[in-house]
Amino acid sequence: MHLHPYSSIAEQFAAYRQIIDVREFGNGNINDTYLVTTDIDSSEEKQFILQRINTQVFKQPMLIMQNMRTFTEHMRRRAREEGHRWEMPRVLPTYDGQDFYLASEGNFWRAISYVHGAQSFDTIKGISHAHEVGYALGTFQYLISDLPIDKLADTLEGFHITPRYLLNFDRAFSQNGYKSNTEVKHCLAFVEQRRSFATVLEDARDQGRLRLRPVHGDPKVNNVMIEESTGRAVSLVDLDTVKPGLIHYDIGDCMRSGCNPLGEETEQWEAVHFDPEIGTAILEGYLTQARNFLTAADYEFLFDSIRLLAFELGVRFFTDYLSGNVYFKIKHPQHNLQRALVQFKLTESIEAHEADIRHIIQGMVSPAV
Ligand code: GN1
Ligand code: MG
Repeated sequence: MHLHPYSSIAEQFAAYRQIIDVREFGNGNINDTYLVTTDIDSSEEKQFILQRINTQVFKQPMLIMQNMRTFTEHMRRRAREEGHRWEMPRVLPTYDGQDFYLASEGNFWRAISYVHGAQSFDTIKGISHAHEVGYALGTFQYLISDLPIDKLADTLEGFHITPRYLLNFDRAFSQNGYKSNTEVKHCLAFVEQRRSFATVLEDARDQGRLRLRPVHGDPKVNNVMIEESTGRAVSLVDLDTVKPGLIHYDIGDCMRSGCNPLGEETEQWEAVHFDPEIGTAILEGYLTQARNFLTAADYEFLFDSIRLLAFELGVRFFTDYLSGNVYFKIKHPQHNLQRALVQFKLTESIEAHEADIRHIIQGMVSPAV
C-alpha cells in the first residue's frame, strides 16, 4: 500500500488507529489542510482533519490552540444550555497528550475532528443556503457573545484593521518593482479613491460607538458546514482567527463572500456583482440570532462593513501581488491580481447598490434594548 508522505504525521493523532488515506482537503489560502481516513468503523471517528499551520502568518500557533480550548468549551456548554443544535470541532491530542505536534523540520501540525454528515460549498446554492449561512454566523456570535474578550489571545495582530492594510499597501507600492499594466493602474486608482473610507470602522471604535467582542474572523461561505440530511447549518469551522474584534468584520466578510455568485476565485472579474436577494437572505438568517445582541450603532454600520470588507480583501490581495505573493497561496503569478480585481468589482457593485442595501437593512432594524 502506498501511504501518503504525511501518514506518519497523521499517526501522531490517530490514537492507535491505522491510517488508510491522507488527502488534500478544501481550498484554504494560508494553512495546508488534509482529510485523514482511519480503519476504525465508527463513522464519527473514522475521519479527522490534519492541518499544518502557516507559522509565517500565525507566528504563535500555540495561542490558536489555547483559544480553541477556551471558546469551544464555552460554546459547547452554551449550545447545550440553550438547546441549540450546534457542533464545535474538537481538538485531537497526540499520543503524549499535546494538542499539537512539532515535526522535526519545525512544522506545526494539529488535528481536529471532522463535522460528520455535513459539507460546505464555495458559493451560495440558493436562498435557503444563504439563510443558513447567515444563521451560522449569528449563532456563532451569539454562543460566544458572553465570553469575556480578555479570555481570548490575539492570534493575528492587525487582522481586519483596514487602515493597517493600507499602510502595508503603501509600503509594498513604494518598495517593490512591479509591472504596471492597465489592470494594475486600475487597482491603484481604485484604492486611492477610497483611502478616506478605510478608517470607517476603526474610527467608530475609537469614538466608542462600536466595541470589541469575540469574533470568528473568517466566516466565508465555505466555512459554514451544512448538514447533508437537513440542509441546516450545524457548524462554522476554520477557527484560527477567533479573537477580539468588531462583529462588523464578520458580517462584512460573510456578505462579501456570500453575495458574490461567481465566487472569489472567478476569472471573469468583470462580471462580478453583488446579489441583493442573497444579501437579504443572509441578513435575515443572521438576524434571527443577532437581534439578541445588536445595538442601534451596530445596525448603523452594517452597510459600511459590507462595503469595507470587500474593499479590504481587495487591498490585501493587491498588496500581496505587489509584494511578490508572500501571504496568500497562489496557483499562477497573476492570481492575487485577479483576486483583487474580483473584490474591487464587488466593492463597486456594493456601492452601486448602496440605496437598496440600506433600505433592506432599514427594514430589519430592531436593536436589542
Ligand atoms: C484567507 O486561508 P483561508 O482561505 O481560510 C484569509 C481570510 C480571507 C480569505 C479569502 C488568516 O483565509 O482573511 O478572507 O483567505 N485568512 C487569513 O479567501 O488571512
Ligand atoms: Mg481561514
